[in-house]
Amino acid sequence: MRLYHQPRTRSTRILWALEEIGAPYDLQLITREEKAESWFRAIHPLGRSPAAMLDGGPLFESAALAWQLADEHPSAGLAGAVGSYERAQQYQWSFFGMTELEAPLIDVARQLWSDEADATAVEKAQARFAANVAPVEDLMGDREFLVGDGLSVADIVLGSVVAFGRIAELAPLPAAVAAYVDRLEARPAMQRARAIQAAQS
Ligand SMILES: N[C@@H](CCC(=O)N[C@@H](CS)C(=O)NCC(=O)O)C(=O)O
Repeated sequence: MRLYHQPRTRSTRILWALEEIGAPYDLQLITREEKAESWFRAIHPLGRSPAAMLDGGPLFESAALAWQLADEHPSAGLAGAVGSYERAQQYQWSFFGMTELEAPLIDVARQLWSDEADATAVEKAQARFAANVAPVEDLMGDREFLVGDGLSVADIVLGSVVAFGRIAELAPLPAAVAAYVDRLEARPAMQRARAIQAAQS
C-alpha cells in the first residue's frame, strides 16, 4: 500500500495500523496544497487525508483503510472472521467511533478553531460527546480492548478518535477511556507512528 500521509491528520491512524501490522508500506507525504491538485483529487475526490493506493486502485476514508489493512493482513489478528460475532462487534465500535464520537468532536474543533467560536455550540457538542462516550466508559471499566482479548481494528479506529479528542483538548475523557488511550499510546507501534509523523512535520 502507498499511504498518502499528511502529518497531524487522520492518516496518522493508518500509519499506526501499518506499524501494528509490520508489513512494508510506501509513505508519500502530501501537503494541504497538494490535496487540492487534480492528481490527488483523482485519488480522493474531496482532496482529504488519508487516502491510499492499493493494488486494486485508490481508496479513501480512514476506517475503510484500517479495515482493508486488517483484511489484507489476517496474521496480524486485527479483524475477526467474516460473519463472526467478534467481527460484528468490531464493525459496531468502528462505526460508533466514526459517527457517534468523531462527529461531535469535529463539531467542537470547528468551533474552537474558528475565529468566532460559539460557546453554546461548543458546550452542546461536548455534551453530545460526553453522552456518547459513556457506553465506552462502561465497557472499558474492566477490559483492555474493545472486543476480545487483543487489539483489533475497532481499537485503531475508535481509539484514534478519542486520542485525537484528548490531544486536541476538545473534550474531557472519562477515567476508563483516558486509561484506555494511555495504554494505546504506550504501544510501540503507536509510538513509532508518532515518531515518523514528528520527523516529517
Ligand atoms: N471521514 C474522513 C475525513 C477525512 C478528513 O476530513 N481529513 C482532513 C484531515 S484530518 C482533511 O484532509 N481535511 C481537508 C483539509 O485539511 O484540507 C476520514 O476519516 O478519512
